[in-house]
Amino acid sequence: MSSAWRVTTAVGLFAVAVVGIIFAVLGLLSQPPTVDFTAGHSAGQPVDVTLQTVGSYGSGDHPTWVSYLTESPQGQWVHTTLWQLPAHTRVNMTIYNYDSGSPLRNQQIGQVTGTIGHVALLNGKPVRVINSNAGNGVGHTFSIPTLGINVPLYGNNGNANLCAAAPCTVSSPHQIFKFSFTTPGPGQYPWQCFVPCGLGFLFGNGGPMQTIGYMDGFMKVSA
Ligand SMILES: [Cu+2]
Repeated sequence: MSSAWRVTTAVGLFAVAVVGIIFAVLGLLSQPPTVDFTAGHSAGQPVDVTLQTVGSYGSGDHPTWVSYLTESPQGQWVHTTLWQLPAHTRVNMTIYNYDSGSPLRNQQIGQVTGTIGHVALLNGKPVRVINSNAGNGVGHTFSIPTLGINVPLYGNNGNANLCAAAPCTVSSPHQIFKFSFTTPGPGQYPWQCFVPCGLGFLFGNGGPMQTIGYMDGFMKVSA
């Protein structure tokens, strides 16, 4: 190999590495927006947070990926899983699940834990555990591991005409979950789904399962 060719190869490989690093950094920096639930909040008042889960986002970079969405206080659906919340405040969660479900590999995440009263309302009925081997199974969980919070989201019938493009509306089949918890002190608390719902990825744990704005998010709690 001539030295000129060696230099050319080295420069070429270096250029490829630099481009790769630039893309990686841009990817890390381009986070979805944070929905602010602290603006205008008066101490002691509860905060309402409404989410939806869809089987496929339907557009953008990853139209086939499962995703969560967050409704802003102004009533707009935002493709994000990042929220700013006040500390030591009751959060009343509502989650509309538009996705189907399946039996869980780990029955433990079929339990409702960490919510006020250790309970969630599924379409108005209190539930403490969902047997995913019955009915439509469980599609996703809403979990904040550091707070011990886990809510399994019962799925819709997979043979129904399910919503395939976000934001979904209540005209599509859905299950409604309501539960509450209290935010801790200031800090960043990761939340995620624990059902390996990343279809097409190794064991279902890649893609949307590892991407903020889809099946992972952060609750940013401020004083
Ligand atoms: Cu999921």
